[in-house]
Amino acid sequence: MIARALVLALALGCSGCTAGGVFAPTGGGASVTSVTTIDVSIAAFALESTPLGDARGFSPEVTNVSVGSGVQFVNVDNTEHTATSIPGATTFPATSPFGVSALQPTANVGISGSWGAGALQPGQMSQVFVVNQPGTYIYGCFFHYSGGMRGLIVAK
Ligand SMILES: [Cu+2]
Repeated sequence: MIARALVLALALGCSGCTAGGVFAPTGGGASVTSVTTIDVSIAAFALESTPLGDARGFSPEVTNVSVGSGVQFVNVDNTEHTATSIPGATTFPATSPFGVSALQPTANVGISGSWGAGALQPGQMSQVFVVNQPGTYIYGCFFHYSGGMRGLIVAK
C-alpha cells in the first residue's frame, strides 16, 4: 500500500509531499528524487578529518549525494548557523569568505552555484538545495567559519 502510494506520488509529481515521496521545494524549485538531511550543530559535531582538512559542525561532514536528489540542512543546535556555499573553491579558504548576505536564504537552490540557507534558528530547516551537477561543493557557517564550521558535498 505504501509502495502503491509512492508510485502514485511519483506519477503525479507529488507537490507538497513530505518524507517518503518526491520532494517539491517550496517556492517553485525543481522536484528532486530524494532529500538528504545534514544536521547542523557546532556543539554536537566535533572536528573530523575530511579530504580537504578538518571540519566540524555538520553531520555528515562529507555528504555523498546523487545528481537529481536534494540536500536540506536542519539546525539541531541551540544557536543560529548558516550553511553557505563557497562557489568555485577547491579547498577550505584560510579565513571566512562570507559577507552578511550569508544571513539571507538564497533564491538559487542549484548546488553548483551560489547558495545559502541563511541564518537558521534552532530547530529550523533550510530550503531544499538541488544537486544539479556532479562535483565537490564546499560550504560553511557565516558565524563559526573561523572555528572550523564547514563541510563538503560530493555529488556523483
Ligand atoms: Cu555556525
